Parts: sequence; structure tokens; C-alpha cells
Amino acid sequence: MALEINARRLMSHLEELSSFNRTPGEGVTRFSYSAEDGEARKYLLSLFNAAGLGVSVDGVGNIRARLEGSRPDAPVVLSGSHIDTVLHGGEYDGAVGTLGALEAVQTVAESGAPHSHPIEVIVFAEEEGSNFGSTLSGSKALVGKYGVDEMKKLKNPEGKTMYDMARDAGYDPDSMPSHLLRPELVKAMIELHIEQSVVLESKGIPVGIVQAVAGIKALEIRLKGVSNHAGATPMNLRQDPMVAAAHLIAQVETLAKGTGTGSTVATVGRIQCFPNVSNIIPGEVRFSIDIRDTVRSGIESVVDGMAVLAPATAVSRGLALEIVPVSESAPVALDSGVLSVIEACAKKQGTPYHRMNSGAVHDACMFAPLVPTGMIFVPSRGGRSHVPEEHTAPEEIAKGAALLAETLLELAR
Ligand code: HGY
Ligand code: MN
Ligand code: MN
Repeated sequence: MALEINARRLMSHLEELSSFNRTPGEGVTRFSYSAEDGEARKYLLSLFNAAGLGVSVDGVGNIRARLEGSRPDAPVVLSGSHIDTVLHGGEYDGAVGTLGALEAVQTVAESGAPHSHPIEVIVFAEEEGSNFGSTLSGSKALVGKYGVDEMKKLKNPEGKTMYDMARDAGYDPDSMPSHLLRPELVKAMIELHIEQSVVLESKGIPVGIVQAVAGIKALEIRLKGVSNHAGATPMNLRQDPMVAAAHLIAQVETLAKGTGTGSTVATVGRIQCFPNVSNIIPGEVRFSIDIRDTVRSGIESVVDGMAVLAPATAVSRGLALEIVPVSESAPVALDSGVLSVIEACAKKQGTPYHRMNSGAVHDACMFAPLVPTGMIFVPSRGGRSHVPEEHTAPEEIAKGAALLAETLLELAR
């Protein structure tokens, strides 16, 4: 008998979560360690307590909410996602996997179906990188990739560190060593997430079973020249970092298209100009480069290309150059055993599925090298995400949560 989730309950939770928002009417903005994030977490904790789950919160704000099995010492089956968003983001990125996991665990508990392994909902902090430019920082802290030293180096535009912001939000980042994930105590990790692209919608298939997740390398290019009068400075006497940046930004697209893997993407999403005044030749220009591929060589090809082009452009224009690494995570293949369980559950439920890759990175990437990890996708309308228009239909979210519930129970039996 297939598990029946309570779709109405799930959708009302999602709606309530989206109300914790700094930019109502202009998408959802909920950065980790913000006031709205604190309110959202209080709301989630109330849901976890009402569901009778045992709750723990670690030193950077990751939450774990546990449903015991008949063998409390059996390795745990984990499922969850993040609740922080990008600036003016959507209601579904991260939220669907977080509240979908709660709905799946509640459905398993209410079904009375026996399971020996405990099942935990996990809620990650600082996945988007909205504060510090580094994605997956909460899960990186949980798996020990980021210690206190790294958290003291990660700074937001106002210069506040992840370490200080976690402390100001009431957490204790120095205690992370006692919260680190112990892979030997984890049976599997599954993340439900919106696809954030067009594949499922274009195929008319309700769920995706993710086989591989792209790796990412985030850089910041800093070009320093000579600021001067925009009118009085002849063109041949300029050391203008903005023109150099323009050349290099155009090259990012060329490099990404030329790697040969066919799956490389590269984006310049942020540019800063100092002093950023129309009648002053800029003194310094900084821009981000976000490079991704499911094949490592694609990422390296763009990084290596930029490592040649940027210095050549800087020298030819009398500019100082800095290429600053911001964050990275390797491409990961997800666990074939877990994928087979998801596939078997989809067949049991009669839910059509499509095996596919993910161009977006996810907290599941931090688990894949350590424990058997899988992901389930639900469609994104028009393939849009990280925008207020982000949307997934309630019946599609329900299908993903139902498949997650079935999968968690199967893994926890
Ligand atoms: O950027 C990403 O792929 C994720 O949404 N943080
Ligand atoms: Mn996400
Ligand atoms: Mn995202």
C-alpha cells in the first residue's frame, strides 16, 4: 500500500514559511542569520515539536529533527534541504525539500508502518551563499570542510564574518566539532528539490531522479587601475579597469562554450565599480565568475583559460590583478543503490520519472562523498528559479513528497 501524504498540510507549511520574508511582493529574501531567518526557524521548530520529533541545533544553525525507529542505534536515514534564499528569490528553492522531508516523516509516522532505522529531517543554514558568496557553507561546516578558521574568513559585504553572524544569531560555532556528521551513523541522505531548469517540464514528467550534481568554482576578479577625470584624461593615457573587465567578461562566455564537455556553464552575476561615479574613470573593478560542470575538466578549462587571459589583459593595460578563489565543490555522482530504491518506489507508486543531472549545487553534494546519497527533483515552471517567478504546482510538489516518503520508509525498514 503506497503512503498518502497530506498535501494540504504541506502546502500550508510552505505558504507560512514564505511569509518570513524581507521583500514581500518582490520575491522571497531570507538570508541565514537574519531576523526573518530566525522567525522561520522558530516556526520550523514548532512544527518539529508538534510532530513529536527529537530536535537538535548545531553551532551554525543546521537543525536535525529525529523520528526514532525500532532500533534507535541503527544508522539514520537523513532528508532535508535549506531555508535560506537568494535576494528576491522564489518560494520553493530549498523550502520544498525541507518541508517535503517533514511531510514525508510525518506521513511515515502516522502510517504506523514499522521501520528499524531512525529518520531525520535536516535543515541547512547558509546554502545559497547569499551572505558570504560561498555556497553550501552550513553543510560544509557540518561535514567538517569549514572549521572556525574558514568561518572567520567568510565575510559579507559589510565585513561581518560567518563566525560572528552565527554567534550574533545565538549559535555557538566553536561547538561545531561536537556536532560533526559521523558518516558511520548515517545509512543514506535524500534531498528533494525543485529542478530549477526546463527538463522535466519540457518532457511532461513529474519527477526527476538525479544521477550527478555539477561541481562549482566561484572566483572574484579584481582589477586596479588609475582613477581619473572622465573628460580631461585622453584615451591613450588611461589605465581603466572597467574596459579590461568588459573584455574578460565577454571571454567568460567564450571559454565556457569552448570546453568541449557541452555541460559547462559560467556566469558573471555581480560587478562592483569603485568609486562608481559616471564622470570618474574607475579606480577598481571587481566581478564574480561562477563556473559549473558535472565534468571536472569543464570547470578547469574555464579556470585555466582565465588564468592566462586575465594577467595578459591586466599587463597590457597597466592594471594590477587579483584572482581570488571564493568557494568550490567537486562534481558528484549520486549513489546508484539509493537511486534504484527511488526508482523502485516511483514504479510502485506509478509515478513516471526521468534520470537526470543537476546544474545547480545542493547540500546533498557534501554528503555524496561520505554516505549513500540521492536526490529527487520536481519541475520548475518555465525552468525559472532564483527569481520571484519561481513556481512548482502543488500537485507536483505533492508527487515529489509522496515519492520521498515512500523512499525514506523503504530505506528505513
Ligand atoms: O547556486 C546554486 O546552485 C544553489 O542554488 N545555491
Ligand atoms: Mn537550493
Ligand atoms: Mn538556490
